[in-house]
Amino acid sequence: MEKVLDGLLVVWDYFAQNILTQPAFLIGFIVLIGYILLKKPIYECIAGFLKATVGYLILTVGSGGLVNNFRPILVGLKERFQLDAMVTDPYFGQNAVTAGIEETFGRTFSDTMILLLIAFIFNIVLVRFSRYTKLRAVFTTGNVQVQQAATAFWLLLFCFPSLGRIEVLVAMGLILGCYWAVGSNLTVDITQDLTEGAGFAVAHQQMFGLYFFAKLAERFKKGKSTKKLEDIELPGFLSIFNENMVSTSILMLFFFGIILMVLGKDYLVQAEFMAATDSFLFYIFKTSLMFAVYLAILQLGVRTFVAELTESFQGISNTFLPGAVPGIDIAATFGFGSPNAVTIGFLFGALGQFLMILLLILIKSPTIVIAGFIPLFFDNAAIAVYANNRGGFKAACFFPFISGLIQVGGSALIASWVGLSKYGGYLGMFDWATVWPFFTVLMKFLGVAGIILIVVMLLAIPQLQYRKDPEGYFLIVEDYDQYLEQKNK
Ligand code: ASC
Repeated sequence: MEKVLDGLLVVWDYFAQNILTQPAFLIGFIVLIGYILLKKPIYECIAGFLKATVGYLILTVGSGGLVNNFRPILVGLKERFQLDAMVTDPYFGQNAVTAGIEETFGRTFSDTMILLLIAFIFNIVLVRFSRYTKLRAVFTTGNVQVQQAATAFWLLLFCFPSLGRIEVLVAMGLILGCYWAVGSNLTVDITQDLTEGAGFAVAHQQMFGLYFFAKLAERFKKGKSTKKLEDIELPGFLSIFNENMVSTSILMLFFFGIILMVLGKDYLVQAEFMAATDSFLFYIFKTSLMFAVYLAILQLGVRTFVAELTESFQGISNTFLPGAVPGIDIAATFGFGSPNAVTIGFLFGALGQFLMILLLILIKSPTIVIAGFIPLFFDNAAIAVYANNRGGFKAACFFPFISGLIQVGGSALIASWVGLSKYGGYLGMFDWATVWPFFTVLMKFLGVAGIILIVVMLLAIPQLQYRKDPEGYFLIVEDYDQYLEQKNK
């Protein structure tokens, strides 16, 4: 018996390491299974698997390229001015948990893979019974689940320091599992609207934020005259901004140009960003223009895999997950709507974040924040994409700015309170600067009742969504065209 269990664990570990936490392969296999269920010829199934995996890997090259190029520049500010500051970044956040957990709580967390197994199965069960739970999305972005599990573990121990291993797993499985399922489900309708029925939802770290800002953005709508970014035709020399690649390049040249000049050539050489013999001017040019390059790669990746995923997932939703869509990486939304929204969101998010950082310095906050690239870019660019789609370009400028303020303020507060800030990092994404601090307050002051309250509140959200539109709720994923027809009636 024990041998069998050990064997199963080995198989599971292999699956988790290589597929569940590697969304490119997970999405690839979902496409493969979907096509097999649709009874496509085997060569088409294999072709679909390859296209989806390659497409997703291309997306990863784009988003990874952005992160690897631009994160060090922002973090460079910390070194250059020798600031004692915390970086808001999911990887820095994860490292901070690893670095501090032993010293602070006398624990280590090695059960991540088991947690992911529990969560994945729990999520599928919740969606399988969507008739009752009203949950429609399966979270497939395992790489961010790992980061979230680390931070959630810390928050949980902060509230319940003496929790045993099994209890930790149960509590985290429940709360995180519900957060993943409910959060992703919140993005279904707004994403169908944005993508005109591409058949996916978002599974990432700002799902509540997207929903919240998308709904608020609707208040910016003024009848038919709402101008979206893509409707704006700039005249004269400004018309060069109509072309996305050009506008991104110019704006980033300004943005990173200023930061790189603040860092200065001496620092950049010493930190091995550039060689002493390189021209500073052309280094700035090239670095800034790479932003547009990686953005283009990212969008190519999205175009490559989304169509495969949409078609093949029919196989899965027809057979065992009716009315369901896959939840995928936030970057997939950058291939839809106005490409300029991505750039605008990033810049206005940066404005909000920098302003809040300034405020933290002025009020002599014990925790100073360095704006990490991932929350700065991926959250705010996405918020702008959705806000633009629902409320036009003013909403696309305003809400990322507000989000930027909240991301830094919320992260500084929670990380100082729970003691993560002194280990140099916090996850920093929108939901983790808002929703999770709220959960932490509930658990800290209500104890176990807080955990129950969180789960009940989360599970009530899809019920409320369903009540608003019982007829369209599942139709919007099952048959988007028919949904539109019905809505227009
Ligand atoms: C994250 C994270 C990443 C990026 C990526 C965006 O939160 O950890 O690596 O966002 O998922 O495409």
